[in-house]
Amino acid sequence: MGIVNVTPDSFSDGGNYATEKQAVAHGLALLREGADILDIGGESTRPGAAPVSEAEELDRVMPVVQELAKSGAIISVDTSKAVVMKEAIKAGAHIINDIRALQEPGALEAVAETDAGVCLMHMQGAPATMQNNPNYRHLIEEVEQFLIQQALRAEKAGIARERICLDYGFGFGKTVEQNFELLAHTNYFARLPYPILVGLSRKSSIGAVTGRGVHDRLVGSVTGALLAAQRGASIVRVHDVAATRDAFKIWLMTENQSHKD
Ligand code: 9MG
Repeated sequence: MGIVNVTPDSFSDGGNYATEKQAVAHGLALLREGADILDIGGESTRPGAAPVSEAEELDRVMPVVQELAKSGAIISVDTSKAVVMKEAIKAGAHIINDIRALQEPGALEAVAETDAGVCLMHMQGAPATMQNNPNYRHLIEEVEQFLIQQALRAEKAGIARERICLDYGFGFGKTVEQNFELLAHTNYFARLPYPILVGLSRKSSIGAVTGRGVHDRLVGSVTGALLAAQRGASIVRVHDVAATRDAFKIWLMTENQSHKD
């Protein structure tokens, strides 16, 4: 899953039209690099990021969804707002990626009344404050319980199990150690009857371990994505599609050869 941010700060151009054009071009480039899914988002989910109004999010995201849907790619939209979900699905989005796990007003119903897939993610707190003091008694069990509870809630609302994937939310209300504990336990989550999505690309915990700034986290991010996939993640959400695919090719080639005697 390649990341397409439609946030003016990600492209530093200061205007929606230029941002849109660059986001579409970026999405097409990620498809050429081999992305299977594009995840389009109009609101930054970084710790401390300012919230965006519904109208502004629609303005940012919809033209990009409409344009990239024409490419035939699988389109995911990263949003928690029911109206954005509905409009995006009408415009051709196939998946809603919700860091708030369909808990905002109307979100559950907005997805349930369509055939779209959904990613339900765990987050402790809200983006503005989530890194202040992450606190768990039993991290793995608490995250698992939350994810199962939200998945069952979604199923009860009419979202078939096959439409749901789960994400333990690397970087969302967790310390560096907690993020890596979750990554190490990806196989524990992968035994659940839902595919697992992992997103750790360029995140601050990758920077904390490697000592690298946000633009120098390629090796750390690719290694993390590979570890997640080797532990059973079905989808990895990444900025660097080509490099991640290369790493996966090496892994799969090695796996294939290891079955020979
Ligand atoms: C939108 N977004 C940013 N980070 C993410 C992550 O780790 N997982 C998912 N599902 N979405 C994310």
